[in-house]
Amino acid sequence: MKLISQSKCLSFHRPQIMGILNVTPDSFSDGGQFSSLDAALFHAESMLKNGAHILDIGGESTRPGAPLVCAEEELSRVIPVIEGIRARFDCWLSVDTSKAIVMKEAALAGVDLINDVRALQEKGALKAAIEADIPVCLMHMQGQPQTMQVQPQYPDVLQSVHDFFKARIRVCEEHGLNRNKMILDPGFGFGKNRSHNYHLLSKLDEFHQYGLPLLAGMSRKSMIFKLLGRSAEDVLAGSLACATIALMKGAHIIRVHDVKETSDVVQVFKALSEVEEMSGETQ
Ligand code: 7PJ
Repeated sequence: MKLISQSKCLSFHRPQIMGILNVTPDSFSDGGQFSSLDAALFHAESMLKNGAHILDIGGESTRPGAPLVCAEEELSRVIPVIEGIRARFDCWLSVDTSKAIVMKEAALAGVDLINDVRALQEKGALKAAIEADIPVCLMHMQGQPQTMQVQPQYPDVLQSVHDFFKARIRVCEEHGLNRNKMILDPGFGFGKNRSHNYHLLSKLDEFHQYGLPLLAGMSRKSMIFKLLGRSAEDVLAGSLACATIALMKGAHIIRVHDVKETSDVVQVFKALSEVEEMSGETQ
């Protein structure tokens, strides 16, 4: 399986690491440390050196309860960072946005991938993504970030995510988005309580039935830090445990803050997969 974007190809012979680059003043867990351009470029370079394959640039905080950001503000946060990285590095660049105008401008500035936590449901987003002609990550979310963690409920969380994926794939295809441009993500922490999140993690492999790349993002999320009773900055081992489990269940892309440590995990996982493949061949 592989993803094509313009002249680039992302192959999944090994899992790919997506490094998180928040450019919001109220970022989920880096406290806005990297909101200035220089700091963002420095962080981007360090993630690439440490083994990131994709950098995910986000200018709208979608952490629970975060305020909405207007398009002008989001553009002013992400576009200079995209241009700055694009001018210096030839890596895969992703923009974490739900807004059509940000998708459009980011694509013009050279991003390779749209990462939309609202799965192209905002006004004009599907059209913008199709016109940009680059791959899109379609993520499941129940509700909206402002209120999504207030008692999330499902009759069956796994079924709801399946129903959502089926519906979004169908609508996107009907509008002309090629299936080979889609990535799926169950959206850990987006309108889900602890048991919903761990249930989805335990069944992550079920989402292979669509034949599409799977992205998993659990790094420093409340499913880890609330469980451990710590702050989001102090859950590295828990985040690596979740990454490991996701890899064992076949995730293709792991979205993380701690790139260096996750890269170690991926290398260990890869060594295991290689001997398993070899012994499978001789059986
Ligand atoms: C995710 C995301 C995720 C995808 C965020 C945070 C919250 N995009 N953007 N999947 N999470 N595709 O980083 O903790 O899980 S923002």
